[in-house]
Amino acid sequence: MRQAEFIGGALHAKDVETLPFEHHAPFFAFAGRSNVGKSSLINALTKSRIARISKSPGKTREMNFYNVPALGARGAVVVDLPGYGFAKVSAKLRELWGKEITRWLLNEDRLAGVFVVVDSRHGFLESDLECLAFLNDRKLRFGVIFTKLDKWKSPSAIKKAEKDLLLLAERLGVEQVFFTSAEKNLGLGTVKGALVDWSRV
Ligand SMILES: Nc1nc2c(ncn2[C@@H]2O[C@H](COP(=O)(O)OP(=O)(O)O)[C@@H](O)[C@H]2O)c(=O)[nH]1
Ligand SMILES: [Mg+2]
Repeated sequence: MRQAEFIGGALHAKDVETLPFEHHAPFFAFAGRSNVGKSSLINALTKSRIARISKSPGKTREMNFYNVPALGARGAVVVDLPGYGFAKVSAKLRELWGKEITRWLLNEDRLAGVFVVVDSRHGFLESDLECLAFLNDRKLRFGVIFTKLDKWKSPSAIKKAEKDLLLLAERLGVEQVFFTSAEKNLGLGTVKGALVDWSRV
């Protein structure tokens, strides 16, 4: 099986057309606020170091595309989206990025699903709720991946966090929920299972 590889980055939706995708694998996008662990999760899922892990949040502006032959039913293109809710940029730039990302999400025929990535310690913040509402409205398939479960102090604290977050997610109409730790390689199998399921339709 070939290794995961970086295909390219796109600042604008139209730039995606120019990227050299090799075959017709379904696309899976990872959305979320900065610093929630999107890139770490992508690395853990692909058993690689392809996604950049940032020490300074909010620096990645581009949609980053990775070819991952080992994921899904017939390979996958994993898309690391820029974190929403950038702290360090102007409202105008933020809006432009938002527009380009939503433009791409709404026009990408190969998109099989979107994972909204949320830090398990913080739960859903305003921007996450906006993202979920957008995905719901536009009838895009999505699930929520909670990250950093290893940060909870004990197994019982983890259990309680999972119970509370699951209840919250259910109230919001989220159908698929995953609990993970990239640090400890937890919960990755269930996410991989969803990638296979979502590849089929
Ligand atoms: N303890 C722990 N730290 C994590 C985990 N995932 C990410 N981090 C840390 O959280 C910070 C942000 O991670 P990153 O993947 O860059 O987040 P992104 O901005 O959403 O892509 C980094 O310091 C990571 O090492 C995890 O599962 N457990
Ligand atoms: Mg990142």
